[in-house]
Amino acid sequence: TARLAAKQQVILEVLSYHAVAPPTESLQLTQSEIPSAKSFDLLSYGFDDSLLSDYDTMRATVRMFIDMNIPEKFHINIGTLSRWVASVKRNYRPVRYHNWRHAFNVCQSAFCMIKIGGLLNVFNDYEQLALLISCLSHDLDHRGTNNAFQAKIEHPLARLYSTSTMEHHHYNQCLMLLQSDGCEILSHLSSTEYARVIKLVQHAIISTDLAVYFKNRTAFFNIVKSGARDWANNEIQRDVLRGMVMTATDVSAITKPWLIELKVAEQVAEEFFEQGDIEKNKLMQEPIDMMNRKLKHKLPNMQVGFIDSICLPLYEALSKTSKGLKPMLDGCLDNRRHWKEMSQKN
Ligand code: 5BB
Ligand code: ZN
Repeated sequence: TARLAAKQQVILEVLSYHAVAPPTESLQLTQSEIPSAKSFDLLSYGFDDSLLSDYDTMRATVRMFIDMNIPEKFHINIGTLSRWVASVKRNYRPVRYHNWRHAFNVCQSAFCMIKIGGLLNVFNDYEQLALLISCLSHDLDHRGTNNAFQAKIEHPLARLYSTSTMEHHHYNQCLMLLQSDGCEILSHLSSTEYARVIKLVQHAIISTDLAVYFKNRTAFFNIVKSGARDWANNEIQRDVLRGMVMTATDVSAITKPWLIELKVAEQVAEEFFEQGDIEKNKLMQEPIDMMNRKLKHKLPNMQVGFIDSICLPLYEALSKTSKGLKPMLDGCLDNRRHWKEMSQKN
């Protein structure tokens, strides 16, 4: 009977995965006081998540929603919000880079860009709500492998979505959680408002595909250059800007103080190398340089390339949009100097 009990225990453990966090996981969140944004250092572009425990990352997330007045404006119960946050967290996998910590950092970057970057005056309440939800959810259930990999292994998801494969999946996971019992943070919105927010969320999450960024950035650079910018009245321009903000938050590690950036870049590299290992050892294919462990010494040079081709043009254009976003450009330039120096030593 002891063996039977042990077996039943094992069965229970196998079956007890819930997409939704059990109430116990988030209950303490509402019962304890949620510390201030200041105490978590949430209003800084140089924010360092490694100083916080997992539990505090959840409390800090709830704090960001509160400080944007989102629960008040959209009649969201803090208990529901906490349970949704705990559920989002548990639907990230423990991969090297695309894990909960990445999602949390992306959300914190959006919080900064809106609160101190000057975007508070550009985006309406619906857009602010959608941006926070999107940032937190944008990589849900990431497996540590990219879109090209899903196509290569003929994953069913790649057949279902031939472009932006993983991003469509992240969006679906996001929608699933927003509709899960006890996590329905949008339940007090009218059906029109709900549809509006969901549409914004879908657009924002799909925008985190770098291919989509490349497709849309020319339009953004043109809007910034020309005198034709009218964020307040032009919905199409605001769509473009929101997409750019998503990319800027997604790669915001590149703007962080050097030691934080160095640590994150190592995680990015390790995740790339692990995909490369699978391609080499299981698929018998030669991985691209970025994913080839043997070419680790090329990393600083690749980071300079990444900064020059993807990051700098973006943060430069954003700085022209709002001067409160300039610290991101400065941080990026500082890291470029470090990577350049490292690449010359190799
Ligand atoms: C990026 C686009 N890719 C299709 C080809 C490679 N490039 S890259 O040359 O600009 C490049 C970017 C090469 C190496 C990199 O990291 C080596 C550790 C990176 C890089 N990408 N560096 C970073 O610090 C960060 Br953050 C990133 C973004 C990583 C996540 C991108 C995921 C997009 C999924 C579609
Ligand atoms: Zn991401």
